[in-house]
Amino acid sequence: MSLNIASRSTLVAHLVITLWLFLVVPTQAAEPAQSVAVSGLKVSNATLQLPIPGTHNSAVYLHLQNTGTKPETVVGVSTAAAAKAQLHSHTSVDGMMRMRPVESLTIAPGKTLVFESGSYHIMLLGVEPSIATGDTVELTLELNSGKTAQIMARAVSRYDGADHSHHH
Ligand SMILES: [Cu+2]
Repeated sequence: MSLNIASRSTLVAHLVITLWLFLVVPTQAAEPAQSVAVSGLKVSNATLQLPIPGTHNSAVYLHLQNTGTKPETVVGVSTAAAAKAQLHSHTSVDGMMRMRPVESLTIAPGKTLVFESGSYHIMLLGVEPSIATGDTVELTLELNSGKTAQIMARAVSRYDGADHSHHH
């Protein structure tokens, strides 16, 4: 897939996400669902946390809502923004939080899965070093149905000084 990293303003990034949602959310039209190669998954609040300076790995957080009538199962993720992308979970092992790859995540109809710090996240290994705060980065979720869902994530940094939240 093509590298799609553009220095857009936050406002434009939100507009792009909004337009995308408008395009893929199923409508009440008579079109059969099979004619659309996208899922009933709605992505919102997608952010790419830039790596800590001097490191190369990071995470993408988002809200993933199943707006369809059937369960949706995510089985993989890909992006040109990093050497490798994986679905990860956080679990407590002997009181220590450890993250580990997960093979699939199923979202029931009407439910929202929150990818956030300390929980599910998209792990990025070897983040493209040219990505900067405010950039929009594209990722693709692969579903077991063969469909895909696009994510447009805004690159943010918790080390810019503006955001002092520290989640664990
Ligand atoms: Cu991870």
